[in-house]
Amino acid sequence: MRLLVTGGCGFIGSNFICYWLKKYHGDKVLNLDKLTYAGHLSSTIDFDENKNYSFVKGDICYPEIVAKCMKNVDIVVHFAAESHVDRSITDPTIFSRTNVLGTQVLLDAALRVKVKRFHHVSTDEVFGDLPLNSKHKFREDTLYNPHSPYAASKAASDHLVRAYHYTFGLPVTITNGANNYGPCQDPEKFMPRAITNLIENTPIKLYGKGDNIRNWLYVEDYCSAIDLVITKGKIGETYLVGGSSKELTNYDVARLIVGFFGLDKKYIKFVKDRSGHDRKYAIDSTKLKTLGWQPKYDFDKWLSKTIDWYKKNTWWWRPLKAKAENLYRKTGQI
Ligand code: NAD
Ligand code: TDX
Repeated sequence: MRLLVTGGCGFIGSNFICYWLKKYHGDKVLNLDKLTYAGHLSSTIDFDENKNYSFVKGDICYPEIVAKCMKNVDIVVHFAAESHVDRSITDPTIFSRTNVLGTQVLLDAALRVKVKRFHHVSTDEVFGDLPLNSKHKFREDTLYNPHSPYAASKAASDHLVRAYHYTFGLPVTITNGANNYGPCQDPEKFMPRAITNLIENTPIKLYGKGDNIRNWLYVEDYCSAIDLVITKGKIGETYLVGGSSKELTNYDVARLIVGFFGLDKKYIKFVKDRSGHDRKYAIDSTKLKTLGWQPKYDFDKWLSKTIDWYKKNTWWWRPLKAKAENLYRKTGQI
């Protein structure tokens, strides 16, 4: 098989290419990535010499580049996006451009060459949020109700993907995943920001009261879910992907992280809340589990391994840290 992976220099995309090349030896993977502030060639060093891997620097919004990359492609796995909620609050325009227009350019090109599958990587944030004390979980039939410009742009892209299936018969699948964590996540996101702060002897910054609840999914569990949906999922269907963590507030996660560092709650500082901060995400993955998927990675164990990865790989995140903290200097969440 020949895969076109978009956004393969980002967090989940780079982990996915690594996963796929290890598992499917004969397959060829072309990675199309613009190398925005969130794309790092340093995230591809584990596979960039693999003879089945190639890289094109380019923007998914440019039809000519996309058309070239789409030649002879069997499967598209579409990760490329602007992915950070806080940035979508300070600068929403690029989110509409990349996440909506970029997805449409890819869909058009995929239709022209008649790909066997277009897999769209999306998020649970399209469903909005739940009250903190809610017992409900998001399911595939939950109504879309995105809150942030990021979530709204991802919701629009999901709708476009389904529209290309219904109107033109493009063979699509979609996964809406929970908060991922693991190696090579940019230090602007909560977990790597917290870990790298502590390595630099600076407190974790918690928004608001720290009582927001997230469901945490180890990145390799998201990769295996995408793999399963591509190989066994039903065309035209959506699958929700939740992680192995129990319901944890951001404060619970921060306490666990300071604990792994042998520190105490003095290393947790409360800062200004995010505007429109979603309270709670919770996912019911029953539909995906009927295909045979289970999250393999235990939260406490893989949180600890993730911390070890950031401790050992300071060369990877140190060059990115100042830019991430500059964002928070602007938003006042420092
Ligand atoms: P990321 O921000 O780490 O990486 C995004 C990648 O896309 C970068 O390599 C960037 O250079 C590339 N990119 C951005 N704009 C581009 C453009 N116009 N053309 C080509 N490449 C471009 O993102 P991530 O956290 O790896 O997320 C990947 C996908 O998974 C996104 O679609 C995101 O919405 C979705 N998702 C993320 C999470 C999460 O917790 N991180 C959870 C669920 C779903
Ligand atoms: O320093 C911080 N302090 C803090 O309390 C940061 C960066 C975040 N937070 C909070 C906000 C959220 O409640 O932690 C939680 C997680 O924040 P992010 O890492 O920014 O993730 P979130 O906003 O939940 O969105 C993520 O999950 C879904 C990804 O960034 C999205 O790309 C994905 O679609």
